[in-house]
Amino acid sequence: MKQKQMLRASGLALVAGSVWGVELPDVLKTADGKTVDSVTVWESVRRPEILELFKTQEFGRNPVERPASLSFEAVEAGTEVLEGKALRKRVNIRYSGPGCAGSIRVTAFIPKAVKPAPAFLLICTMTEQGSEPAPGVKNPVWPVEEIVARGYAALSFFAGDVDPDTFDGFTNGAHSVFQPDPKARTADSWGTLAAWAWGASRIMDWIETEPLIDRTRVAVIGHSRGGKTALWCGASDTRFALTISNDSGCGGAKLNRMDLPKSEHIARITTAFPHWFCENFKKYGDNEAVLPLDQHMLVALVAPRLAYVASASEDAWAGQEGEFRSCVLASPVWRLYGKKGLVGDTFPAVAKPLQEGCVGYHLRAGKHDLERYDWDRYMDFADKHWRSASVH
Ligand code: GTR
Repeated sequence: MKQKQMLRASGLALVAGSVWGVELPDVLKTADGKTVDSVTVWESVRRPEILELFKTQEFGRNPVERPASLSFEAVEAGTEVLEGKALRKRVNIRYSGPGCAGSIRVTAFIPKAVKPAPAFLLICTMTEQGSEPAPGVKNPVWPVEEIVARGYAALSFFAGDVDPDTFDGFTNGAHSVFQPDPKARTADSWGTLAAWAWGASRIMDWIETEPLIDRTRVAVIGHSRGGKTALWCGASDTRFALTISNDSGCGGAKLNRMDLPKSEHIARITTAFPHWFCENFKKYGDNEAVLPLDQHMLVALVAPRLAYVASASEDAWAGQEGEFRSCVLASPVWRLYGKKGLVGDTFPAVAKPLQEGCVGYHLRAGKHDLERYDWDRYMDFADKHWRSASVH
């Protein structure tokens, strides 16, 4: 790490255009130095510029968005579950490309009492089983029963269906479907996180055909590597009304230039997980100062929709204050729309969620995880901003 170019998290003042005296790219300044002072300039110039930066420098460019071959196979049309309170649907999302074919298995629990129901879509990066709780077994990572009880549909898929979480030279999963020759890859070809985000977007394609789910109120959520993925998904696919990034850390919400001694940084993450990002991202390892982006700009791409970032008090590896500062620095974009971004610019204490504006943040007590406390806060935020009727 080039220490002198990194941000220090210790008590120095926040000044305009920089944090703790270190310059960050200004979210509201175009590449040619013009100040963005209207929604029109943001949407026509600056937002596309930033999106392109994340495509070319961090996550990589998708070879295809919605493939012409996309089809939805109903595996389970609607079984009553949870003591008759929900319908369970299962769908296989199928696609093919020049390499081969792929499919994503989706399970949806849809409350019967709310029509159409707003929804949470979990990008499950943990275990395959984790994406669907066994009957009667409480799963804090995926509390389906509680989500349904609060009037939300709970949808999940296993990210490994889209692409395996291993460095396989991009010879498997969605990469091999659409780009069968890995030698044809370029420095901005998509990595595994981009493929997972792409998979979540294909599920949104299905949601748009499902009358029991309210497509205008769908949250995409992920934890850790899934939290980085959820941010990229919500940033690049504007159909998601709420983007939730739980403990996403490096490559997710955490500012790269923030010098938090125990936190992960680009050189480490691109070495330990060489398949997650595009090749270009590696060149910023130990050279963060030349990055043309930083992670507050990723959060900003979600504006004017809802965004929520959360951290855990014992998760120094994710760089909690760096996750929080991204939300603060992204907020001027919401203000451009006449909305409130994050309300509050002081790093909050544990269990003091900030939920007033369109950007939410909380610091949970405990370790790196997705817990019931996090879910309850996410549903509070969705209730508040979507005014959804609770059906306790
Ligand atoms: C860690 C990695 C983090 C985070 C985490 C996870 O090993 O360094 O960036 O993504 O894995 O996904 O649980």
